[in-house]
Amino acid sequence: MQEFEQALHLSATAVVQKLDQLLPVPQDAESRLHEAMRYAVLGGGKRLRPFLVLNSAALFAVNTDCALRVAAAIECIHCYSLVHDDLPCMDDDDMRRGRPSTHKQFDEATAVLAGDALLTLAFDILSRPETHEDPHVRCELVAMFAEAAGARGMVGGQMIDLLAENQNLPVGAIARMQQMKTGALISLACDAGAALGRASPPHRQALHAYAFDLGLAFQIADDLLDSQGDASQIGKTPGKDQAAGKSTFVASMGPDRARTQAQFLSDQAVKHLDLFDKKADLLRQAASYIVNRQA
Ligand code: GRG
Repeated sequence: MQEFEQALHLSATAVVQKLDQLLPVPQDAESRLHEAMRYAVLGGGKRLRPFLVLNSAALFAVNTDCALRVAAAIECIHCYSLVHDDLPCMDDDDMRRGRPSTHKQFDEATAVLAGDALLTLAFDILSRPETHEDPHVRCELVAMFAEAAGARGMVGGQMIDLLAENQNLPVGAIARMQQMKTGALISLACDAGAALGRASPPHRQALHAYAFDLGLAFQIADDLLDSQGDASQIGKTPGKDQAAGKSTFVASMGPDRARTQAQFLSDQAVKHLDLFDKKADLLRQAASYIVNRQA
């Protein structure tokens, strides 16, 4: 676990450096917007999705700077989703990553705009030749990001989540919602690494299957942290899912079965990596980190 945490820390440092470069603050009338974008992106976070991009891309010997750009793009989308999710019209959370949410630090309108601009910035990054020399690969990345982040992925999942409050969804419907809301970006991270490396179909399928199980395991662990975690460790307000009547894995199956299911999914995720050699060891370790994490 120590090796994994060190690797996660190293990749987080590299991606923060890349995000810092990609988010300058022009001294213009709109500089407040750029400050809010930087605030949303640069303050903390595990940087798990960038880690998955970098380590999936490394399996196919992708140029590190290209992979870092894609890692930064996915983190921009993730951070935009957190900024919008924290707004009063969504989850209404004053704390994120252990400090005031973006709308508390700035104001609601600025937070909406910062989220919008981060989403757009992600596609700007992907479209540039520095991200990949082959325009077909860049187009493939753009299409993958759009599908995962949009109505058939993360935003669609958020819609179901909002509609499902106080509804007691069956576990299959919860799994579909969580797969869209959270799993889509986690799968995207691995799919994007494989696309950057022009991986063969069997390699792509294996990584995709790994990320699918990982995404669900991640969400169950997130539900458990929300129900049992400590605010100072998780950096946000715990107990919000139950208070809002959310349909979660923990609410549906109870904490013990949820924990067992998360471990099962984590083990299954690792099995999908069997066709990769030792180069996939950090991805294997990520599966156990995800279910045992405290934040
Ligand atoms: C509002 C467009 C829009 C989408 C919202 C992803 C999402 C959909 C909302 C985030 C709310 C949330 C807490 C979802 C549960 C899973 C999740 C994404 C947790 C946060 O991800 P971590 O743990 O966060 O990777 P850090 O801070 O480490 O990056």
